Amino acid sequence: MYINWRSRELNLKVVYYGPAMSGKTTNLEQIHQRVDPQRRGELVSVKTHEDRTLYFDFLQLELGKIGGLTPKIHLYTVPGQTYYEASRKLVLKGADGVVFVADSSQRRFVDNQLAWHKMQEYLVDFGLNSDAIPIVVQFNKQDVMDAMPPQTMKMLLRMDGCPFYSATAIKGEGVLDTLKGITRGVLQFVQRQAVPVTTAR
Ligand SMILES: Nc1nc2c(ncn2[C@@H]2O[C@H](COP(=O)(O)OP(=O)(O)OP(=O)(O)O)[C@@H](O)[C@H]2O)c(=O)[nH]1
Ligand SMILES: [Mg+2]
Repeated sequence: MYINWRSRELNLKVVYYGPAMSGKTTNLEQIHQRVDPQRRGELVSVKTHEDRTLYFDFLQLELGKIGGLTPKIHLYTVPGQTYYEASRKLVLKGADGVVFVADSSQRRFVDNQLAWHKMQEYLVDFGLNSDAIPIVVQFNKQDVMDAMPPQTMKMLLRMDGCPFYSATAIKGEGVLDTLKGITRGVLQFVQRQAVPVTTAR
């Protein structure tokens, strides 16, 4: 997070993290399509020839004012392929909030588990313990034949205490609810910090 007092902007970083192919980029594409162009920047993606995320995807959103400042949310995704482990970690650095996009297909259960644990490990490496920043979970691909129910996944993955959302990102379902959830979490979190967001300078 950083505040630009000159332009009165509160810049916040939200990272969409999760196993390979869980729908992280699809979330950003849907947000890009659904949000008023006045309030968002362009979606920046660098993809491999197979349409996979190479470094990260990026989208900037502007929200209504809080305490005289305009919050700007910078949305990032991580690349899911094993090969890009280092960038996956690096993108998490400085995150003010995380959306964990799980793949609800039963066949991907272990991948979700591995990604979830790795993410906790990385956050701790950056000095962020599990309750240091808000994390919300999205159980995506609820439309697939072998989709597990969100409640079951949450319990088996031990995601206690995290707000969670069901989604079928490819149809845009649950995408904005998830975004609202993390945005609310991050703004509440920032207001609880010692940052003087309500004092004018
Ligand atoms: N059935 C179904 N497919 C989905 C859904 N969301 C995304 N997909 C598909 O899953 C594949 C991967 O989606 P991406 O959004 O590229 O996933 P990603 O997590 O960004 O993948 P990496 O960046 O490679 O880790 C694409 O073929 C999407 O169309 C969904 O809700 N249901
Ligand atoms: Mg991607």
